[in-house]
This record gives sequence, structure tokens and C-alpha cells, in this order.
Amino acid sequence: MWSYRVGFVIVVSLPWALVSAGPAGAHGALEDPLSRAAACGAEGPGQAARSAACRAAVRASGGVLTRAWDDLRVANVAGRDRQVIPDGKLCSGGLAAYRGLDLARADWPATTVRPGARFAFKYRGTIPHRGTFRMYVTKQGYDPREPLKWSDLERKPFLTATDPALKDGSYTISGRLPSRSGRHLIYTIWQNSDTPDTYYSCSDVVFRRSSNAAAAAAAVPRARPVAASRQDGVRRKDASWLVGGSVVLAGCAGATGLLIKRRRHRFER
Ligand SMILES: [Cu+2]
Repeated sequence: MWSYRVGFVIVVSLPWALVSAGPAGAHGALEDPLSRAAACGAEGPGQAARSAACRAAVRASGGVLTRAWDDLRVANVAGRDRQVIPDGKLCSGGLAAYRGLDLARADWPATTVRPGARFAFKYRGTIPHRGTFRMYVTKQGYDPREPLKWSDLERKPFLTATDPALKDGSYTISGRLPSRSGRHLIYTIWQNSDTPDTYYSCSDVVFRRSSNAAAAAAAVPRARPVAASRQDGVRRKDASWLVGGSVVLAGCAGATGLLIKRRRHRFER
């Protein structure tokens, strides 16, 4: 009977342990077109993460940006983004821990895209939520060397999606890119409906008409590196725990951790 109970505890708590083996407090960011946070975070594509812009951003922000690139969220905004998030701080959501993302520079890792083309936007969901995505583009004449202001963005989103499907760990939002030329910024707002949080993402893009766009885009690795590495990270940790032989301990700790995390996630701030 006793061993039956132990077995039950292991079976029930192991999946929880796997979930909580992932990084604490993690939720998402735009990965295609690559956002600044996803580029510069611990799991960003190497070339982008090593860029001068990312190094400067990490220096300015401290460790949080690297560790928690997918946790850029502000509670209780409830659609009042323009009132709550100050001009010049759009990319950090006004959060000091992410201030490096606001650096006004023209060399952020950028994804080359074709104006007006169909595009499958991918938003990595490290912890799934319900909610609405709104994507804005900068007006023609945008200057990346100036701090980003609300007035730099078009008033209306060029694309919105509510509860898009989560596939292979990413929300895919199919739509059409706006018509622009040169370097621009796509600003993504993800307003949750199942938490009080709103997430903010800045993606640098270069609109180019020529079909050489694909070659130029290769300068920045696309979605896969971000998407794959987190999964792998979780599995590796999980395996080492098993090898370590502390399955029961891990299960119980995991279950407790998940409960605590769930509570924190729902009620913090
Ligand atoms: Cu979350």
C-alpha cells in the first residue's frame, strides 16, 4: 500500500517537476520577426546575441534581460498602453530591468521582410496565455536613432489576433506585412485575458522589395534557434535529475514549485 502511494506521488508529480524545471516566470516574446528581447536573451541566436546592440542592451539592463527575455510584462494596463507606457520606453514597457531594449540605435539585429507580403508572425509562448495580439508599425520617416515614441507608431494596428493557435511552442499569426521601405520597427502588444498582464515586444525589420531579401535575412537566424533551445533546455535538466536518482524529491519539489509559481503568476503586482 505504501509503495503504491509513493508510486502514485511520483507519477502525478513528475510532469509538474518537468514543467517547473523550466525558467521561472517566463511567458513569451516575438521570435519572427525577431524581437530585441528574443535576440538578446540567453537563448537568442548567437549572431544576434553577440551583436553590439545586444551587448549594449545587456550591459544597460543587467542580468534580467538575459535570464528572463520572455517576461517583459506590465500588470493592469488593460488597453491603456499609451497612457501607462512612457514615450522613449516603449520597448522596455517602462520597466527598468529591460531599459537596454530602449537604446536608440540603428544597428539592432533586424529581419529583412518584403513590404506588403504575406507573413507568418511567430510569437514564442513559453507559458501559454489567452489574449489578443496587436501589431503596430512605425510611420514612414521613422528614425531608429531617436527614442521610440507612441507618435512614431501608426495609430491603428496593421494586424490583430485573439487566441491564435499555439503550435510547436509558438503562436502563429498569419497576415500581411504593411507597405514600407527601409528600417522600421514592429511593436507587438499582447494583452492577456486570463492574467492582468500585457506583454510588449519590439522587432526591428528592414523592408526591402528585391527578392534578394531572403539572402539578406539570413544575416539574422529565424525562429528555430529560439524555439528549439528552450525545449532542449528543459529536457536536459529533466534527464540529469533522473540520472541523479532524486526522482521523488524532484517530483515533490516540482509540485510545490509549480503551485507557488502559479500563485505568483496570477497574483503578483
Ligand atoms: Cu506569463
